[in-house]
Amino acid sequence: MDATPIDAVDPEIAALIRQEAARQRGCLRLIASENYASAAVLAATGSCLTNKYSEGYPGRRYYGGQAVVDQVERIARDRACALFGADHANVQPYSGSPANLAAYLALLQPGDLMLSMSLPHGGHLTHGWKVTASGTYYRAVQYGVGEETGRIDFDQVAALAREHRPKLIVCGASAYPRIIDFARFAEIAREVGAYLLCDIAHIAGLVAGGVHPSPVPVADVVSTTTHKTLRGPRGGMLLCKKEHAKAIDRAVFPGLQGGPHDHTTAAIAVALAEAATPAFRDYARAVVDNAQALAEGLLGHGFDLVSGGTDNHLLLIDLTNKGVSGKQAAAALEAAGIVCNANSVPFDPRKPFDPSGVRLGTAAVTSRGLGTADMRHLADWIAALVAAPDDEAVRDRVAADVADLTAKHPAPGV
Ligand code: DSN
Repeated sequence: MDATPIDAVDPEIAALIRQEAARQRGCLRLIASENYASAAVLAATGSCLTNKYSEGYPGRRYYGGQAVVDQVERIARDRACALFGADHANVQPYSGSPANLAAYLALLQPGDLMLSMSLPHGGHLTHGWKVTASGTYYRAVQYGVGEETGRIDFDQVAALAREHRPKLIVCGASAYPRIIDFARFAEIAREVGAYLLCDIAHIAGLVAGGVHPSPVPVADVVSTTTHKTLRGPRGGMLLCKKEHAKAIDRAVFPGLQGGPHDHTTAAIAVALAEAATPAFRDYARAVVDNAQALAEGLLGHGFDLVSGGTDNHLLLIDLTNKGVSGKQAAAALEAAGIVCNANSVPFDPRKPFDPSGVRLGTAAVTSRGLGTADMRHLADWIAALVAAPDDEAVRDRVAADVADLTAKHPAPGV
């Protein structure tokens, strides 16, 4: 990376940013929630819009000087509605966690009950887990996956819904490798008179690209981040039915947040323009093809995949049969330039800080142009590293292969 204005002011941070860019170029990033935002998205994020304050919404702001920002936010909202077929979009949530909290603020009263997926089964902290605001101000009953199938147990969801009559059903996950049947969730929600919130943070790009069913037609509210498979800036969005538009907008501002991050709004608009192109549909297809090729390769090496494979961008390996922990495996992979995260698997007997699994995602490596043949090599390398996590010769051989592959496929934006 060439010298930037940061070098003159703060060489220490400039050097660290350069170091991180080199890391992102030089390794295979398999953290399922990460991606490479385009140079255009990064430029919008780093634009002068960061200097503006705009509490309120287009046409209804508390400060002056909004002529440009109003247009930016209207464009972002319109693009979100068009891409996802939503009645209404709010593009101000700072990220996924505040987006979810705003949805609760709009739909629930403190103490109300939600039915959501449990964190150890693939759900998210902000879906009512005790240590978060969502579990402090609201009550949660949680469903999970079947022990044999690794898939959401809809009999359990329906039974819990009938028994507890929640005000809200939450679906969506951060470590679930299968298609989520939003229509089935909507049916259960309708039966018990609950609202339905679908959190598509992980799969928004797959939904936009047409390779995962959309929850928008059946959900009251859809929440998402904008930086995972959607490949935008760090941010969040809420999409909702017309009847919830006012409550959602009021919940985001003034309910939960202050001024929107206008530079992020601009970058979300850019990312949404990118996501509406045929090239992005091809990308979304390739993300899933790559995840499935990686799954096949790993199954061929005797790995135990939760649910037996994947329909989306991620896979969850249960390493119990390999005799290594998730942390040990993740460390061995990282030492060779393959970066992922240790992750609990459903019914995990180990503690969350050193769980039995690792989670792998293909969104970022697909953005740099890797294909299914590369995924087969990747599966071989992962197998070699997990079989001999402390073997320096194996580590060095895989690291050299990773360096060759990353050199052939430049990382976008960095
Ligand atoms: N941290 C994100 C993930 O990795 O899935 C979710 O918040």
